[in-house]
Amino acid sequence: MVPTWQLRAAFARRLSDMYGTEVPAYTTLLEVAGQVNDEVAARDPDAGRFGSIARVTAERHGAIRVGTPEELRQAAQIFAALGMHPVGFYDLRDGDEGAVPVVSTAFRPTDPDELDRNPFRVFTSLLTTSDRRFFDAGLESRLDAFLARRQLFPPELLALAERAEEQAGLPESEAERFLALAVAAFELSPEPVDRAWYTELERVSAVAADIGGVAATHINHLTPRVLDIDALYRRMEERGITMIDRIQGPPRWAGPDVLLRQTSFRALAEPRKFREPDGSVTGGSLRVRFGEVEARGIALTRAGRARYDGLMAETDRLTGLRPDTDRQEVARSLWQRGFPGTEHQLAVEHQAFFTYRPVTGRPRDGRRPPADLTGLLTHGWLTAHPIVYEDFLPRSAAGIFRSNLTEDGTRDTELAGTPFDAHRLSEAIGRPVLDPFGLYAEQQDRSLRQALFTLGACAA
Ligand code: OOG
Ligand code: NI
Repeated sequence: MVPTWQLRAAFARRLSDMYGTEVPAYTTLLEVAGQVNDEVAARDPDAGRFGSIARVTAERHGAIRVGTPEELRQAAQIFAALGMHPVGFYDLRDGDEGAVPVVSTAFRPTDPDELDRNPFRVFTSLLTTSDRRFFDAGLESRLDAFLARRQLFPPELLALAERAEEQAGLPESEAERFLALAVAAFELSPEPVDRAWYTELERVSAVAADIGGVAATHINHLTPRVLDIDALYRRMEERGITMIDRIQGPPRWAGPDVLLRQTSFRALAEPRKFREPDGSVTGGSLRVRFGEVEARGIALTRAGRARYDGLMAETDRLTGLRPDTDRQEVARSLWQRGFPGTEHQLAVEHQAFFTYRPVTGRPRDGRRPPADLTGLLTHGWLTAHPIVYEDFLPRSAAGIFRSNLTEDGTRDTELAGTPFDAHRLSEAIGRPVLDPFGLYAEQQDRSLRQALFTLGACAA
């Protein structure tokens, strides 16, 4: 029997191999990311603080885009077979950094041990065809009809996925078949693209065309994790690969790494066949996929996240007032003044999530542990270990989508959008969309309860 986590690890590996053959710049990216990680591991004794080097080196996130709730349910079934569950709700339809007609979630393992075994995650977006700001009623119904005719995932794949979920794994030969079908479902299809239909959708949004203009889905990007994203950025530019103009997320600064920093580059145009209005098939190219890389830090609590969002807004405001200033510099100085500068501070101010462990082998001086977290940490009763942020940032995600678009598309901002929230997305998927803050808090609280119990028992 091949257990769930091995299916997940094997799927991530095979998808990565497949994507490397489709997008050669991805292989360059992996090479540079690997070098940077080795260098950081060699120079920094703390390099494993946010996950073992083995985990980080194997770590990837993918992005896919689907057109209908049914396709989303089927994708969810495949991910469930891999031990990946929907976490977080992202609405990218009205970001200031450019709007895209999708709502999204991320499928990922939720159990800390499962994350350690293999943290593969897939950012998954659903086209919102009923959103009138993007699609009028006529286009909506033609789009829905087109999507209803296609089948992204073969029934055999879905049946195997169901079995894998039920049995928490698959026998060897079925596992092999499942993995082969699953990887194939995300390959770029050689089928000709209907030129007129694709172009019509592209006028609304390049993302709509990428999702609803073709008969199959494909992996949009696959993102490795790197321990020093600034070093990686420089090195990719030295290799002649033009990166987007900045690293998204928090600035590089003297304090702890928090949340997520990401950057990307546009991949080359890929050859695709087109069916022309007269029925002939011609050669052409599309430029819809790209490379992305990320660095991960500590998960923030709701309070920490609010502070983060406030600092980002303030950075925008100040750079808006003085466009000639360096955004990184502005952000850095705001952070220096406005954000806790140490992990200890983040912990005692409840701004970030940690797992707590009791310090064993303290001198037995008869003292009882203090009742508050600050006391427990400052007097050496507990140690705090950061919990890594396993999710995404809506603003960076919008930026990633946008960096990929040749044109902004058209959106009628006078009209109201279709209301959408985590609850409605849960109904569309047929599985609960979990709250990331809840997952981190649960992990933290469990460790704290256990640590306090051990300390109490020792002191008694
Ligand atoms: C997904 C964009 C979001 C990220 O890393 O924030 C994303 C997409 O382009 O389909 O992958
Ligand atoms: Ni991404």
